[in-house]
Amino acid sequence: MRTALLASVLLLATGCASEPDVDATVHISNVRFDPQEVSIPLGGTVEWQFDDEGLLHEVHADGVFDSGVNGDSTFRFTFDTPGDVEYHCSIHPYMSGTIHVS
Ligand SMILES: [Cu+2]
Repeated sequence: MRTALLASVLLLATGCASEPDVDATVHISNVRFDPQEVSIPLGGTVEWQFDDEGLLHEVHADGVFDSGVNGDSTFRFTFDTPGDVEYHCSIHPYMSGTIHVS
């Protein structure tokens, strides 16, 4: 019983190590980013989840990152520079958000 529990814990730990941790998740639906503002530590990773019934979006921050046009998957970016990064959707410029990296 105790051995099985330990094995499960080790499996979980290995799973985390093989995939970068996500520090914040931004849901994309109803043509908006939710939440619009997130705060993460330096070196943190944000994951955008495209879930707007197939409507295409492109998350873009000038000179920082670009998700490419996406309709139904996820995009991750790791922030290695402190400061505020403002981003928007290239297809719907009125969609905007901010990542605070401390
Ligand atoms: Cu959009």
